[in-house]
Amino acid sequence: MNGAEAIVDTLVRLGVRMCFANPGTSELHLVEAIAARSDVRTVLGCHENVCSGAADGYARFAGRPAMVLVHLGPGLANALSNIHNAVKAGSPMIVLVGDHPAAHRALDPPLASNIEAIAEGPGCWVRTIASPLQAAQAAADAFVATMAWPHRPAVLVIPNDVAWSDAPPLAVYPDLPAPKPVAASAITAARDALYARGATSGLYLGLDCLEDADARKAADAICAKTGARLLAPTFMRTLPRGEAAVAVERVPYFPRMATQVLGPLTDLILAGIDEPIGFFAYPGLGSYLAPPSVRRWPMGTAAENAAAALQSLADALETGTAARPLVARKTVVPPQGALTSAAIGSVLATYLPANAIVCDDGVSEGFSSWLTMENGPAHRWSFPIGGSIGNGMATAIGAALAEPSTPVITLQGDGSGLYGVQALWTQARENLSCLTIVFANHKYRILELEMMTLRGGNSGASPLFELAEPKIDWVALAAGFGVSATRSTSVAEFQDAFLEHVGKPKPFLIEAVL
Ligand SMILES: Cc1ncc(C[n+]2csc(CCOP(=O)(O)OP(=O)(O)O)c2C)c(N)n1
Ligand SMILES: [Mg+2]
Repeated sequence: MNGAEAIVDTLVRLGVRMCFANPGTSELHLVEAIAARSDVRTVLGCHENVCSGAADGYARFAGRPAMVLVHLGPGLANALSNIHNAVKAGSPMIVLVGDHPAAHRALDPPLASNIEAIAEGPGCWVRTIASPLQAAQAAADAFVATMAWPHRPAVLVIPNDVAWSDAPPLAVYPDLPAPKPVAASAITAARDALYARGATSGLYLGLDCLEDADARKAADAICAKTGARLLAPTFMRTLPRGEAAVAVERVPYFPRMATQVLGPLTDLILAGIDEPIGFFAYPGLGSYLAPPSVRRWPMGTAAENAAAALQSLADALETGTAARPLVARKTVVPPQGALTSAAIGSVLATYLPANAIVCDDGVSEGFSSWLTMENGPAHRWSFPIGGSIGNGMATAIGAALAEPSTPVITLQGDGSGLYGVQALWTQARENLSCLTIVFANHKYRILELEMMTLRGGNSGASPLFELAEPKIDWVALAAGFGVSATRSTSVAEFQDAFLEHVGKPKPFLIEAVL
């Protein structure tokens, strides 16, 4: 067994079954080692950011990490935007980066760079394997590091001579990490606050709690018993929504609106999450979204088991069978006429197949669908949590591979889509059930809106926000990557295209002209 085989063998023994790859010459032994395994699926991405975005989506819906194979420092740098999103989302993945042997690297060949520094930027765990004797153990350490709480990508730098030299297999199977328990005093403090002022309190849930069905149920019971409001951050990793979901209020994106929600509260319980802060800073506005008058009750960090703490809190409050009404389905009638993002939301709320996955990279135009679909069929919603746009179609790849029989819908901004458009080719190559809806407003609309605020309500236009000259032809782009597509300008056209192509076992793209 060589070092590359020892690494892959270790990761497979630990349950890794997927590899999103864009390799080069320094990764050829890893390519061979992975190809020899019938129990690992390899998926080629034509840009490394597609690979890391797909691994993020896969981790969100499969609940386990994938390998991401990239080529030295430049390959890792290309993957970094979606690695950043994965760090912020707490998504695990094991990034394998080839490197030159130390003696060759010392001569400064063209592809040499400081790979560890690149990995450290977004906050990844990183290690360069010093010797083939350590290859298997380093892979196990990387797996443990990525699965530690909160999860985050682990980057293994694998010098070529480590990959090609003889190496022993893993000697000792590692203990898998578990989150630390939340301090009992924090749970008691939260209980006392809710007993005293539950009806004017908020229970703010971290990403792990929002994803955990038992934690959502416990939180719901706590709110039913005490009258507290159940709150979620503006962006979540995945959230079950729609019919029969636990009702959760999302803290608005714009700080003044967020403060309107949080300001009236007396107390805010923070379950496995830091207190809410603004996405950006603005002149004259503070960073904290809750005013100082709101008493904060931290109940666990993202490294701690806040889901179990919620259960303990529910027990301490003797919630019993208390429950608020689950989200009810409401019928919406899609309007007729010209296509708008609101109309798209109505079509989705009416016709989305139950339990579909929605990858929202729709920026300003995706928000209408978020609102309308609250009372639509049951579905799961995912966001680019780190705010690094362009992950939508890549995340959809991972989601579709994690759940092959689930329809995956990407809400795609036309500007954002261009950061990762190559994802369409992988969707076509793998025959994935991915339907992409491009909001073709031919601009960076969100930046216009932000600039309008900055200019005190005047026009927010700038040539730097315009994508209209020339217009980007999404139908042609999709065709170029092997994905069939159509252009819709009316609600009727959009609805017909959606109904015909959603949930089919191959990708499709609708350019929704707004
Ligand atoms: C990697 C990265 N680059 C740039 C930005 C800044 N940015 C945020 S939104 C946006 C434009 C999004 O345009 P589009 O997807 O068309 O959505 P719209 O604003 O039209 O709703 C840009 C450039 C970012 N968030 N991330
Ligand atoms: Mg746009």
